[in-house]
Amino acid sequence: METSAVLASAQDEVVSEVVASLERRDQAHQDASSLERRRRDVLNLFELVLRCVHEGSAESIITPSQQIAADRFAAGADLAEAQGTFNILEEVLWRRVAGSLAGDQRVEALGLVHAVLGAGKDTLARTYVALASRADSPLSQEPAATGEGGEAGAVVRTEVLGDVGIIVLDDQRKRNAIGARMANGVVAALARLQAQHARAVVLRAAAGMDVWSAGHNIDELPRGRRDPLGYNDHLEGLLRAIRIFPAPIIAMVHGTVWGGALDLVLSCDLITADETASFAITAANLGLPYNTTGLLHFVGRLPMNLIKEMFFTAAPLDAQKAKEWLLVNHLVGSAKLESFTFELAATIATKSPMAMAVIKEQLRVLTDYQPIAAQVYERMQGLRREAYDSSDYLEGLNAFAERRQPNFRGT
Ligand code: KGA
Repeated sequence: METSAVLASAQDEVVSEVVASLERRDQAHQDASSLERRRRDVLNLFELVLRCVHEGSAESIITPSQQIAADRFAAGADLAEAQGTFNILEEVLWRRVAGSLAGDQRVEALGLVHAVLGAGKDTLARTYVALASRADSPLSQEPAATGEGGEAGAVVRTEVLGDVGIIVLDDQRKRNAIGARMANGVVAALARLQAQHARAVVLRAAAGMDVWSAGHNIDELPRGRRDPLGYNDHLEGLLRAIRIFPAPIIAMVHGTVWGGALDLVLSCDLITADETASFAITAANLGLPYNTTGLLHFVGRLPMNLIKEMFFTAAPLDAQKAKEWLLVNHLVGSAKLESFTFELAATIATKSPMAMAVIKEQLRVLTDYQPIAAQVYERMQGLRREAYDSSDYLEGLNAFAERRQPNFRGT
Protein backbone atom coordinates (compact mmCIF):
# COMPACT_ATOMS: atom_id res chain seq x y z
CA MET A 1 0.00 0.00 0.00
CA GLU A 2 1.28 3.49 -0.84
CA THR A 3 2.42 5.64 2.07
CA SER A 4 -0.08 8.38 1.28
CA ALA A 5 -2.89 5.80 1.27
CA VAL A 6 -1.76 4.47 4.66
CA LEU A 7 -1.78 7.98 6.09
CA ALA A 8 -5.06 8.97 4.44
CA SER A 9 -6.82 5.95 5.96
CA ALA A 10 -5.68 7.10 9.40
CA GLN A 11 -6.74 10.74 8.93
CA ASP A 12 -9.46 10.98 11.61
CA GLU A 13 -7.43 9.21 14.27
CA VAL A 14 -4.29 11.21 13.53
CA VAL A 15 -6.13 14.54 13.61
CA SER A 16 -7.93 13.63 16.87
CA GLU A 17 -4.69 12.52 18.50
CA VAL A 18 -2.88 15.73 17.52
CA VAL A 19 -5.78 17.92 18.67
CA ALA A 20 -5.93 16.08 22.01
CA SER A 21 -2.22 16.47 22.47
CA LEU A 22 -2.39 20.20 21.67
CA GLU A 23 -5.28 20.59 24.12
CA ARG A 24 -3.21 18.94 26.86
CA ARG A 25 -0.21 21.12 26.03
CA ASP A 26 -2.22 24.32 26.03
CA GLN A 27 -4.08 23.66 29.27
CA ALA A 28 -0.76 24.47 30.86
CA HIS A 29 -0.45 27.65 28.77
CA GLN A 30 -4.13 28.68 28.98
CA ASP A 31 -4.45 29.05 25.22
CA ALA A 32 -8.15 29.32 24.56
CA SER A 33 -8.29 28.31 20.89
CA SER A 34 -11.65 26.82 20.02
CA LEU A 35 -11.64 23.08 19.55
CA GLU A 36 -13.31 23.40 16.17
CA ARG A 37 -10.76 25.90 14.86
CA ARG A 38 -7.92 23.77 16.15
CA ARG A 39 -9.33 20.66 14.50
CA ARG A 40 -9.67 22.53 11.21
CA ASP A 41 -6.09 23.83 11.39
CA VAL A 42 -4.69 20.36 12.16
CA LEU A 43 -6.77 18.84 9.37
CA ASN A 44 -5.48 21.47 6.89
CA LEU A 45 -1.91 20.74 7.90
CA PHE A 46 -2.47 17.00 7.70
CA GLU A 47 -3.91 17.36 4.19
CA LEU A 48 -0.92 19.43 3.13
CA VAL A 49 1.50 16.80 4.42
CA LEU A 50 -0.49 14.11 2.69
CA ARG A 51 -0.31 16.02 -0.59
CA CYS A 52 3.46 16.44 -0.24
CA VAL A 53 3.94 12.75 0.59
CA HIS A 54 1.84 11.87 -2.44
CA GLU A 55 3.89 14.19 -4.65
CA GLY A 56 7.15 13.05 -3.08
CA SER A 57 8.15 16.69 -2.60
CA ALA A 58 7.93 19.32 0.16
CA GLU A 59 7.24 22.15 -2.29
CA SER A 60 3.50 22.41 -1.60
CA ILE A 61 4.01 23.04 2.12
CA ILE A 62 6.20 26.14 1.65
CA THR A 63 3.71 28.86 0.72
CA PRO A 64 1.02 27.76 3.22
CA SER A 65 3.69 27.60 5.95
CA GLN A 66 4.70 31.18 5.16
CA GLN A 67 1.09 32.17 5.58
CA ILE A 68 0.70 30.21 8.83
CA ALA A 69 3.80 31.99 10.12
CA ALA A 70 2.45 35.41 9.06
CA ASP A 71 -0.89 34.72 10.78
CA ARG A 72 0.68 33.34 13.99
CA PHE A 73 3.22 36.18 14.09
CA ALA A 74 0.45 38.75 13.67
CA ALA A 75 -1.51 37.00 16.47
CA GLY A 76 1.51 37.36 18.79
CA ALA A 77 2.28 33.62 19.05
CA ASP A 78 5.94 32.78 19.54
CA LEU A 79 7.83 30.56 17.08
CA ALA A 80 7.92 27.52 19.39
CA GLU A 81 4.15 27.65 19.72
CA ALA A 82 3.69 28.04 15.95
CA GLN A 83 5.95 25.02 15.35
CA GLY A 84 4.21 22.98 18.06
CA THR A 85 1.48 21.65 15.79
CA PHE A 86 4.08 20.58 13.21
CA ASN A 87 6.08 18.77 15.94
CA ILE A 88 3.13 16.94 17.39
CA LEU A 89 1.81 15.96 13.97
CA GLU A 90 5.26 14.63 13.07
CA GLU A 91 5.36 12.54 16.24
CA VAL A 92 1.91 11.06 15.64
CA LEU A 93 2.68 10.35 11.97
CA TRP A 94 5.94 8.67 12.89
CA ARG A 95 4.13 6.30 15.20
CA ARG A 96 1.50 5.64 12.57
CA VAL A 97 4.05 4.97 9.81
CA ALA A 98 6.23 2.81 12.05
CA GLY A 99 3.21 0.72 13.03
CA SER A 100 1.84 0.29 9.50
CA LEU A 101 4.80 -0.08 7.17
CA ALA A 102 7.90 -2.23 7.16
CA GLY A 103 11.37 -2.44 5.64
CA ASP A 104 12.49 0.03 2.99
CA GLN A 105 9.00 1.43 2.62
CA ARG A 106 9.01 2.38 6.30
CA VAL A 107 12.42 4.04 6.08
CA GLU A 108 11.40 5.96 2.98
CA ALA A 109 8.08 7.06 4.47
CA LEU A 110 9.66 8.23 7.74
CA GLY A 111 12.23 10.18 5.76
CA LEU A 112 9.54 11.82 3.68
CA VAL A 113 7.37 12.80 6.67
CA HIS A 114 10.43 14.21 8.40
CA ALA A 115 11.52 16.14 5.28
CA VAL A 116 8.07 17.62 4.63
CA LEU A 117 7.40 18.72 8.21
CA GLY A 118 11.01 19.84 8.53
CA ALA A 119 10.62 22.06 5.46
CA GLY A 120 7.41 23.44 6.95
CA LYS A 121 9.10 24.23 10.29
CA ASP A 122 12.09 25.69 8.53
CA THR A 123 9.78 27.95 6.53
CA LEU A 124 8.02 29.03 9.74
CA ALA A 125 11.36 29.92 11.30
CA ARG A 126 12.62 31.82 8.23
CA THR A 127 9.38 33.76 7.94
CA TYR A 128 9.43 34.61 11.65
CA VAL A 129 12.99 35.86 11.35
CA ALA A 130 12.12 37.95 8.28
CA LEU A 131 9.05 39.42 9.98
CA ALA A 132 10.84 40.10 13.25
CA SER A 133 13.69 41.82 11.45
CA ARG A 134 11.17 44.04 9.72
CA ALA A 135 9.20 44.95 12.83
CA ASP A 136 8.04 48.09 11.05
CA SER A 137 6.85 46.17 7.99
CA PRO A 138 3.22 46.72 7.04
CA LEU A 139 2.59 43.00 7.56
CA SER A 140 3.51 43.07 11.20
CA GLN A 141 1.52 46.19 11.91
CA GLU A 142 -1.78 44.98 10.60
CA PRO A 143 -3.08 41.75 9.10
CA ALA A 144 -3.14 42.33 5.36
CA ALA A 145 -6.03 40.20 4.26
CA THR A 146 -9.58 40.52 5.36
CA GLY A 147 -12.28 38.04 6.00
CA GLU A 148 -15.48 38.19 4.02
CA GLY A 149 -16.68 41.70 3.49
CA GLY A 150 -13.38 43.22 4.52
CA GLU A 151 -12.07 45.44 7.25
CA ALA A 152 -11.53 49.14 7.10
CA GLY A 153 -8.08 49.96 5.68
CA ALA A 154 -7.46 46.50 4.22
CA VAL A 155 -5.95 46.44 0.74
CA VAL A 156 -7.33 43.00 -0.15
CA ARG A 157 -10.92 41.89 0.32
CA THR A 158 -12.35 38.42 -0.11
CA GLU A 159 -15.92 37.63 -1.03
CA VAL A 160 -17.68 34.36 -1.74
CA LEU A 161 -20.45 33.86 -4.31
CA GLY A 162 -21.66 30.25 -4.17
CA ASP A 163 -18.64 28.10 -4.99
CA VAL A 164 -16.73 31.05 -6.46
CA GLY A 165 -14.25 33.09 -4.42
CA ILE A 166 -13.60 36.71 -5.34
CA ILE A 167 -10.39 38.46 -4.38
CA VAL A 168 -10.50 42.23 -4.68
CA LEU A 169 -7.35 44.37 -4.88
CA ASP A 170 -8.37 47.57 -3.18
CA ASP A 171 -5.63 50.14 -2.74
CA GLN A 172 -6.81 53.06 -4.81
CA ARG A 173 -4.28 55.43 -3.19
CA LYS A 174 -1.29 53.43 -4.46
CA ARG A 175 -3.01 52.19 -7.62
CA ASN A 176 -2.92 48.61 -6.34
CA ALA A 177 0.89 48.55 -6.38
CA ILE A 178 1.89 45.14 -5.05
CA GLY A 179 4.08 45.28 -1.98
CA ALA A 180 4.41 42.83 0.89
CA ARG A 181 1.10 43.81 2.39
CA MET A 182 -0.91 43.33 -0.78
CA ALA A 183 0.94 40.16 -1.87
CA ASN A 184 0.56 38.52 1.55
CA GLY A 185 -3.07 39.60 1.61
CA VAL A 186 -3.80 37.77 -1.63
CA VAL A 187 -1.85 34.68 -0.50
CA ALA A 188 -3.88 34.64 2.73
CA ALA A 189 -7.11 35.09 0.79
CA LEU A 190 -6.19 32.14 -1.45
CA ALA A 191 -5.43 29.99 1.59
CA ARG A 192 -8.80 30.89 3.08
CA LEU A 193 -10.64 30.16 -0.17
CA GLN A 194 -8.81 26.85 -0.51
CA ALA A 195 -9.90 25.88 3.00
CA GLN A 196 -13.46 26.79 2.00
CA HIS A 197 -13.13 24.56 -1.09
CA ALA A 198 -13.74 27.37 -3.59
CA ARG A 199 -14.01 25.80 -7.04
CA ALA A 200 -13.03 28.90 -9.01
CA VAL A 201 -11.63 32.29 -8.08
CA VAL A 202 -11.94 35.70 -9.69
CA LEU A 203 -9.09 38.13 -9.09
CA ARG A 204 -10.13 41.72 -9.70
CA ALA A 205 -9.47 45.34 -8.86
CA ALA A 206 -12.02 47.22 -6.78
CA ALA A 207 -14.90 48.65 -8.76
CA GLY A 208 -14.23 52.14 -10.05
CA MET A 209 -10.46 51.83 -10.33
CA ASP A 210 -8.96 52.66 -13.72
CA VAL A 211 -5.61 51.08 -12.81
CA TRP A 212 -6.00 47.32 -12.33
CA SER A 213 -2.55 47.25 -10.71
CA ALA A 214 0.57 49.43 -11.00
CA GLY A 215 2.76 46.33 -10.59
CA HIS A 216 5.47 45.70 -8.07
CA ASN A 217 5.62 48.35 -5.38
CA ILE A 218 8.68 50.19 -6.63
CA ASP A 219 9.36 51.65 -3.18
CA GLU A 220 9.88 48.09 -1.90
CA LEU A 221 12.39 47.09 -4.61
CA PRO A 222 15.96 46.76 -3.30
CA ARG A 223 18.25 49.57 -4.47
CA GLY A 224 20.98 47.47 -6.08
CA ARG A 225 23.37 44.79 -4.80
CA ARG A 226 20.41 42.44 -4.37
CA ASP A 227 18.25 40.60 -6.87
CA PRO A 228 15.14 42.78 -7.19
CA LEU A 229 13.01 39.76 -8.03
CA GLY A 230 14.61 37.02 -5.94
CA TYR A 231 12.81 33.85 -4.86
CA ASN A 232 11.67 35.41 -1.57
CA ASP A 233 10.29 38.57 -3.12
CA HIS A 234 6.65 38.94 -2.08
CA LEU A 235 5.34 39.23 -5.62
CA GLU A 236 7.23 36.06 -6.56
CA GLY A 237 5.61 34.23 -3.62
CA LEU A 238 2.23 35.47 -4.78
CA LEU A 239 2.81 34.26 -8.35
CA ARG A 240 3.69 30.82 -7.02
CA ALA A 241 0.58 30.76 -4.83
CA ILE A 242 -1.60 31.62 -7.85
CA ARG A 243 0.07 29.02 -10.02
CA ILE A 244 -0.24 26.17 -7.51
CA PHE A 245 -3.75 27.06 -6.33
CA PRO A 246 -5.73 23.89 -7.00
CA ALA A 247 -8.64 25.56 -8.79
CA PRO A 248 -8.90 27.86 -11.81
CA ILE A 249 -8.31 31.57 -11.23
CA ILE A 250 -9.70 34.14 -13.64
CA ALA A 251 -8.10 37.58 -13.79
CA MET A 252 -10.90 40.05 -14.53
CA VAL A 253 -9.27 43.16 -15.92
CA HIS A 254 -10.86 46.56 -16.00
CA GLY A 255 -8.14 49.20 -16.29
CA THR A 256 -4.42 49.29 -16.86
CA VAL A 257 -1.95 46.55 -15.88
CA TRP A 258 1.71 47.40 -15.29
CA GLY A 259 4.98 45.51 -14.85
CA GLY A 260 4.83 42.60 -12.44
CA ALA A 261 1.03 42.87 -12.42
CA LEU A 262 1.14 41.59 -16.00
CA ASP A 263 3.10 38.59 -14.72
CA LEU A 264 0.36 38.17 -12.10
CA VAL A 265 -2.41 38.33 -14.69
CA LEU A 266 -0.57 35.87 -16.96
CA SER A 267 -0.09 33.54 -14.00
CA CYS A 268 -3.85 33.30 -13.64
CA ASP A 269 -5.53 30.58 -15.67
CA LEU A 270 -7.87 32.72 -17.77
CA ILE A 271 -8.16 36.44 -18.46
CA THR A 272 -11.32 38.40 -19.14
CA ALA A 273 -11.06 42.10 -19.95
CA ASP A 274 -13.03 45.09 -21.13
CA GLU A 275 -12.11 47.89 -23.51
CA THR A 276 -10.39 49.92 -20.73
CA ALA A 277 -7.79 47.18 -20.23
CA SER A 278 -4.19 47.60 -21.33
CA PHE A 279 -1.08 45.65 -20.51
CA ALA A 280 2.51 46.88 -20.20
CA ILE A 281 5.72 45.30 -18.96
CA THR A 282 7.85 48.25 -17.87
CA ALA A 283 11.04 46.60 -16.60
CA ALA A 284 13.07 48.51 -19.22
CA ASN A 285 11.76 51.84 -17.84
CA LEU A 286 13.24 50.91 -14.46
CA GLY A 287 16.46 49.36 -15.76
CA LEU A 288 15.32 46.17 -14.01
CA PRO A 289 16.64 42.83 -15.30
CA TYR A 290 13.54 40.67 -15.19
CA ASN A 291 13.96 37.28 -13.53
CA THR A 292 14.28 34.06 -15.51
CA THR A 293 11.24 32.42 -13.92
CA GLY A 294 9.20 35.48 -14.80
CA LEU A 295 10.39 35.45 -18.42
CA LEU A 296 9.40 31.81 -18.58
CA HIS A 297 5.85 32.82 -17.60
CA PHE A 298 5.74 35.06 -20.68
CA VAL A 299 7.39 32.50 -22.94
CA GLY A 300 4.77 29.95 -21.93
CA ARG A 301 1.91 32.29 -22.85
CA LEU A 302 2.80 34.68 -25.69
CA PRO A 303 4.61 34.66 -29.03
CA MET A 304 8.27 35.65 -28.81
CA ASN A 305 8.03 38.69 -31.10
CA LEU A 306 5.23 40.13 -28.95
CA ILE A 307 7.17 39.45 -25.74
CA LYS A 308 10.18 41.22 -27.19
CA GLU A 309 8.19 44.23 -28.38
CA MET A 310 6.47 44.54 -25.00
CA PHE A 311 9.71 44.28 -23.01
CA PHE A 312 11.73 46.50 -25.38
CA THR A 313 9.21 49.33 -25.75
CA ALA A 314 7.50 49.06 -22.32
CA ALA A 315 4.47 50.40 -24.21
CA PRO A 316 0.96 49.34 -23.21
CA LEU A 317 -0.81 46.86 -25.45
CA ASP A 318 -4.43 47.97 -25.77
CA ALA A 319 -7.40 45.68 -25.17
CA GLN A 320 -8.14 45.03 -28.83
CA LYS A 321 -4.53 44.09 -29.61
CA ALA A 322 -4.39 41.98 -26.45
CA LYS A 323 -7.36 40.03 -27.79
CA GLU A 324 -5.80 39.66 -31.23
CA TRP A 325 -2.59 38.30 -29.68
CA LEU A 326 -4.67 35.95 -27.47
CA LEU A 327 -3.30 37.53 -24.31
CA VAL A 328 -6.90 37.69 -23.05
CA ASN A 329 -9.46 34.91 -23.42
CA HIS A 330 -12.49 37.20 -23.68
CA LEU A 331 -12.88 40.88 -24.43
CA VAL A 332 -16.34 42.10 -23.43
CA GLY A 333 -17.95 45.51 -22.93
CA SER A 334 -17.47 47.18 -19.53
CA ALA A 335 -21.14 46.87 -18.66
CA LYS A 336 -20.99 43.09 -19.11
CA LEU A 337 -17.54 42.31 -17.73
CA GLU A 338 -18.68 41.31 -14.23
CA SER A 339 -21.72 39.24 -15.27
CA PHE A 340 -19.74 37.54 -18.03
CA THR A 341 -16.81 36.70 -15.74
CA PHE A 342 -18.94 35.45 -12.86
CA GLU A 343 -20.96 33.28 -15.23
CA LEU A 344 -17.73 31.83 -16.63
CA ALA A 345 -16.48 31.18 -13.09
CA ALA A 346 -19.81 29.63 -12.07
CA THR A 347 -19.69 27.28 -15.08
CA ILE A 348 -16.16 26.23 -14.20
CA ALA A 349 -17.28 25.69 -10.60
CA THR A 350 -19.73 22.98 -11.73
CA LYS A 351 -16.94 20.89 -13.29
CA SER A 352 -14.91 18.22 -11.55
CA PRO A 353 -12.61 19.96 -9.03
CA MET A 354 -10.25 16.99 -8.94
CA ALA A 355 -9.86 16.80 -12.69
CA MET A 356 -9.31 20.56 -12.93
CA ALA A 357 -6.78 20.62 -10.09
CA VAL A 358 -4.67 17.89 -11.63
CA ILE A 359 -4.88 19.29 -15.17
CA LYS A 360 -3.87 22.74 -13.87
CA GLU A 361 -0.93 21.22 -12.04
CA GLN A 362 0.14 19.15 -15.05
CA LEU A 363 0.05 22.22 -17.31
CA ARG A 364 2.04 24.20 -14.74
CA VAL A 365 4.73 21.56 -14.51
CA LEU A 366 4.86 21.17 -18.29
CA THR A 367 5.32 24.92 -18.82
CA ASP A 368 7.27 25.94 -15.70
CA TYR A 369 10.20 23.57 -15.91
CA GLN A 370 12.88 24.05 -18.53
CA PRO A 371 16.05 22.02 -18.25
CA ILE A 372 18.94 24.51 -18.16
CA ALA A 373 22.54 23.54 -17.38
CA ALA A 374 23.71 25.01 -14.06
CA GLN A 375 26.48 26.86 -15.87
CA VAL A 376 24.06 28.52 -18.26
CA TYR A 377 21.77 29.58 -15.42
CA GLU A 378 24.69 30.99 -13.45
CA ARG A 379 25.82 32.95 -16.49
CA MET A 380 22.35 34.46 -16.83
CA GLN A 381 22.31 35.34 -13.13
CA GLY A 382 25.73 36.97 -13.57
CA LEU A 383 24.43 39.09 -16.44
CA ARG A 384 21.36 40.07 -14.42
CA ARG A 385 23.58 40.97 -11.46
CA GLU A 386 25.56 43.38 -13.64
CA ALA A 387 22.29 45.07 -14.57
CA TYR A 388 20.85 45.40 -11.05
CA ASP A 389 24.20 46.55 -9.65
CA SER A 390 24.46 49.21 -12.36
CA SER A 391 23.86 52.93 -11.97
CA ASP A 392 21.16 52.65 -14.65
CA TYR A 393 19.00 50.59 -12.29
CA LEU A 394 19.31 53.25 -9.57
CA GLU A 395 18.55 55.88 -12.23
CA GLY A 396 15.34 53.99 -13.12
CA LEU A 397 14.21 53.89 -9.46
CA ASN A 398 15.15 57.54 -8.88
CA ALA A 399 13.38 58.69 -12.03
CA PHE A 400 10.18 56.99 -10.87
CA ALA A 401 10.42 58.58 -7.41
CA GLU A 402 11.15 62.00 -8.92
CA ARG A 403 8.43 61.63 -11.56
CA ARG A 404 10.75 62.24 -14.51
CA GLN A 405 12.04 60.36 -17.52
CA PRO A 406 15.12 58.24 -16.78
CA ASN A 407 18.40 59.07 -18.46
CA PHE A 408 20.05 55.69 -19.06
CA ARG A 409 23.76 55.57 -19.93
CA GLY A 410 24.33 51.84 -20.20
CA THR A 411 26.62 51.73 -17.17
N1 KGA B 1 5.04 51.36 -6.84
C1 KGA B 1 4.94 52.22 -5.81
N2 KGA B 1 4.10 53.28 -5.81
C2 KGA B 1 3.36 53.47 -6.89
C3 KGA B 1 3.42 52.62 -8.01
C4 KGA B 1 4.32 51.51 -7.95
N3 KGA B 1 4.42 50.62 -8.95
N4 KGA B 1 2.58 53.08 -8.94
C5 KGA B 1 1.99 54.17 -8.41
N5 KGA B 1 2.45 54.41 -7.19
C6 KGA B 1 2.10 55.49 -6.26
C7 KGA B 1 2.63 56.82 -6.75
O1 KGA B 1 3.97 56.99 -6.34
C8 KGA B 1 1.68 57.75 -6.06
O2 KGA B 1 2.06 57.85 -4.69
C9 KGA B 1 0.35 57.00 -6.11
O3 KGA B 1 0.69 55.64 -6.28
C10 KGA B 1 -0.52 57.42 -7.28
O4 KGA B 1 0.27 57.33 -8.43
O5 KGA B 1 0.61 59.66 -3.99
P1 KGA B 1 2.03 59.25 -3.91
O6 KGA B 1 2.48 58.87 -2.53
O7 KGA B 1 2.96 60.11 -4.66
P2 KGA B 1 0.14 58.37 -9.65
O8 KGA B 1 1.27 58.12 -10.56
O9 KGA B 1 -0.05 59.74 -9.13
O10 KGA B 1 -1.23 57.87 -10.32
P3 KGA B 1 -1.74 58.08 -11.81
O11 KGA B 1 -1.42 59.44 -12.34
O12 KGA B 1 -3.15 57.63 -11.80
O13 KGA B 1 -0.88 57.07 -12.71
C11 KGA B 1 -1.05 55.64 -12.52
C12 KGA B 1 0.12 54.89 -13.17
C13 KGA B 1 -0.08 53.42 -12.86
C14 KGA B 1 0.11 55.11 -14.68
C15 KGA B 1 1.45 55.45 -12.59
O14 KGA B 1 1.35 55.45 -11.15
C16 KGA B 1 2.61 54.60 -12.94
O15 KGA B 1 3.16 54.72 -14.06
N6 KGA B 1 3.05 53.75 -12.02
C17 KGA B 1 4.18 52.84 -12.26
C18 KGA B 1 3.76 51.73 -13.18
C19 KGA B 1 4.90 50.77 -13.44
O16 KGA B 1 5.74 51.01 -14.34
N7 KGA B 1 4.93 49.68 -12.71
C20 KGA B 1 5.95 48.67 -12.86
C21 KGA B 1 6.59 48.36 -11.55
O17 KGA B 1 7.65 47.42 -11.77
C22 KGA B 1 7.34 46.11 -11.85
O18 KGA B 1 6.26 45.66 -11.56
C23 KGA B 1 8.40 45.21 -12.32
C24 KGA B 1 8.86 44.17 -11.37
N8 KGA B 1 8.86 45.31 -13.57
O19 KGA B 1 8.37 46.08 -14.41
O20 KGA B 1 9.85 44.57 -13.93
